[in-house]
Amino acid sequence: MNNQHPFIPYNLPNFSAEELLKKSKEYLEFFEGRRTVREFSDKDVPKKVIENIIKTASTSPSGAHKQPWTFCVVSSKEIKKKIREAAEKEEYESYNNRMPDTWLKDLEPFQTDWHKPFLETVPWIIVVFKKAYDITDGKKTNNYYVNESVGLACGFLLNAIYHCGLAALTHTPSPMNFLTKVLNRPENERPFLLIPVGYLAEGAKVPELKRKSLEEVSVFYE
Ligand code: IYR
Repeated sequence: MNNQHPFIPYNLPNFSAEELLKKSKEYLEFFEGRRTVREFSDKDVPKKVIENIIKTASTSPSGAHKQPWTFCVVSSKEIKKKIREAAEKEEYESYNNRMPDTWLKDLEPFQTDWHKPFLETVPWIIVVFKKAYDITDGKKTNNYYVNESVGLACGFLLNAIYHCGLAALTHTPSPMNFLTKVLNRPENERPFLLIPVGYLAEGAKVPELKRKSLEEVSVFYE
């Protein structure tokens, strides 16, 4: 028994096969309705809600439980404007000079372009930073599987947002290093994903798309 690192009892519900089927189906049906959106309302979302969403994301598994993430949460109009201006500058370059034709063609169904007005419309922008390493008592300490860990936390974050009936976009203005500057982040943090969060705009539309079938996304070895 290692007293410095104690284990505590843990339980899961032990549902019957029928209950499992019901629960898994309900969850699937719920998530089939999740969509990425780009049209947001400016209606306020309480700060406490965003705090709970971030606490949920932070329950995600991570390499050696290092939780190598920082969620920067922006509601300041001034900072949102700065983010929009810098993102649009990069996106203008990307759409006009950096993205190859094949990429632009793949994006046609989404009707995206360099304009990002939602960055000022939304009540909240969550900018997720990954921590390449940590500084503990002034010393560099390692983090592990940082991309996997932060990617998982972002998945948890998106699910928590959707669970509240709120809208979100996984936005990756590229390159993203302007966010380090605008948000004044330390050297060990790198921008990972920018997620505007808010109510859906009235009359919002999303592109019609089909998801891959189970057969297309899985292989069972029985
Ligand atoms: N970052 C750009 C381009 C873009 C890229 C992918 I991959 C998308 O799925 C959507 C957009 C933009 O946000 O417009």
